[in-house]
Parts: sequence; structure tokens; C-alpha cells
Amino acid sequence: MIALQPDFCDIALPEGEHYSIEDYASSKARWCSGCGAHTILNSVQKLCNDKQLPPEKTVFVSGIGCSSRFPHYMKTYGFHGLHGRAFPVACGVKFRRPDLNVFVITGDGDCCSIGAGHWVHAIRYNMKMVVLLFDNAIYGLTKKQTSPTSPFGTVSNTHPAGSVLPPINPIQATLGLPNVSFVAQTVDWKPAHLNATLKKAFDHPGLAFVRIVQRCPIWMRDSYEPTVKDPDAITVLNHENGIVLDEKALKKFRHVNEHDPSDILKAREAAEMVKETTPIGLFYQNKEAIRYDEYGAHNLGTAVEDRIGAINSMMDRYAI
Ligand SMILES: Cc1ncc(C[n+]2csc(CCOP(=O)(O)OP(=O)(O)O)c2C)c(N)n1
Repeated sequence: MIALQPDFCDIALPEGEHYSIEDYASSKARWCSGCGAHTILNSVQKLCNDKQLPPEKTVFVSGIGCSSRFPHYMKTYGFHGLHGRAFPVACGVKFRRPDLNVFVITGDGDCCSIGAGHWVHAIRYNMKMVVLLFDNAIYGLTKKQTSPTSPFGTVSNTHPAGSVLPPINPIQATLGLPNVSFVAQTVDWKPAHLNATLKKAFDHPGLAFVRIVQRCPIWMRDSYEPTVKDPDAITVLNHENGIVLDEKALKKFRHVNEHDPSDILKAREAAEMVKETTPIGLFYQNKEAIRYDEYGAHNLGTAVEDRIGAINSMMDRYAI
């Protein structure tokens, strides 16, 4: 395997200086009151601060949707792109600028509907980045159309009599892809778990896919409220190599299952649990999966001179 220079992302601040949370906060978020995106934003700013990420070395790439407004609220580089296209943009950024910390912010419509093809290939490329799927199970920005993750029977503007197809389970779908290397799930209303999940994702040497079950109080209150209110509705996937909570935080959950994240077959089994409960934690991690960005940093294994030579000989074919 080709190795990257080891400390690409480590840009030290001058002695004695450090970034504060305010250094990552930009304009006031314009999401609805009670929207889960607010807590995710706080958690991401906390992560940036804890990790002391240089804002000029950090980029948030999004598609289109309420959630995709995220880059506007970070005082880092950002790219609020085209619907469903956050993945190819982020992969392009990482491929050419491996020194940057890259985050993808995408909604369930953005990722699992119009962007589904890009989602598949980004997982397989496994470039080092953190992907946050804000899953509110509805198209929020366009005011309540059925999304691929809407629960069966969801009443929406596109399906006034209730949706008729079974939803995509993004965890299960991602775990079915080749070269998948990190799949986790959390919920926006459990800050200790959310923070620990983001930290684990950032530390992963590859693409960390995190589905965040997100509250949309305007269009989907009935869908998430039982999970928020019922302490029996969540099951923590616990393991020393998983998302580790301290004893006090772990005690707040009634249901804790041991789950070894190195076992992909067990991970796929755990992904099936969604029918009875909302599992949160690290489903799967493989730190050894091939990373396409490592090849990009070295021109896919070809020396620059070879590439220039190839271009010149191609051009020569057209010379008279
Ligand atoms: C090519 C294209 N098709 C459709 C739209 C309209 N559109 C904007 S946002 C959106 C859905 C967003 O839903 P989701 O990704 O779940 O994000 P949320 O708003 O719920 O955060 C759609 C269909 C668009 N902007 N561009």
C-alpha cells in the first residue's frame, strides 16, 4: 500500500495559542426551532475545537436541503453545492488536497435519493473524510415529500394516502458495499453519544459514515417523538473498540448490547434491529480498507514525468 506523509493534517498553532468554539461559528443558524440540526452543529463545532482543526484547513461540503445549509454556519471553507452531489465534490477536494479535513453534510433525500449513485462510489473509494447523514426521513426544505427513508405509510405531499414502499435502511445499505470501512449511528438528542460518535468518526483513517437520526419538528414530529420519549426505544451497541461512553452516560440507557465492530456479518445483523429498536453505536470499522486518496496523493502510482510524457505523446499524434 502507498503511504501518505504521516502528519498531513497536523498544522501546529504558534506556541500558547489555541482556537475557541467562536473561531468555528459563522452566521446564526436559520433552521426551525427544535430542529435536530442545531445540536449537530454544536457538536461539530465542539469536535473542531477539541481537535483544534485549523479553520483554513477544514472544508464542509454539502448538497441541497435544510441540512445542506450547514457550511454557511461554519467559519471554515465550505461548498454548498448541487442536490445529491456533495460526495463527488468532497472526493475531488480530498483527492487533490489530502492535507484538508473534509466533512460531507447530506440529507436523506440528498444522499439516498438523488445522490445514491455517488454515495455508493464514495463508500467504495474510502477517502479519509467524515460523512454526516442528517436523516429526518423526509424532504424538509421542499416541505414534506416522501424520502427513501420515510417509514412505510408516511403521509406526505407526494403520498397523501401514505407511502407505499418499504424504506431504505442507510446503515444496512452502506454495510452491503465493497470496501466499506466505518459505519455508525447516533441520534441528535443524546449529546454525549453524538459527541463521542463524531470523535470516533474523525479519528478513523478512511471514510466514516455516520447516520444521525434527526428531529424535524415541523414535518415529522410523530415519527421521532416516540423514540425521544420512550427510554426503551434505543439500544446502545457497546464495545471497547466502539463508541465508548463513560459509565455515567452509559447508565442513562436501559438497553445495552455488546457488539464487536470488527465483525461485518454481526454488523449487518445489528442493522436489522431497526425493526424493533433504534440501535446506536459503531456497527463496523475496518482501519485497513484501501483508501483511494492515498493513491491520488501519488498520482495513482504514476510519476508526474510519466503522465506528462503520456500527454505529450498523445498530443504528438495530432501533430503534422
Ligand atoms: C436537481 C434538483 N432536484 C430537486 C431539487 C429540489 N429539492 C431541494 S431540497 C430537496 C430535498 C431535500 O431533502 P433532504 O435531502 O432529506 O434534506 P432536508 O431538507 O430534509 O434536510 C429537493 C427535492 C433541487 N434543488 N435540485
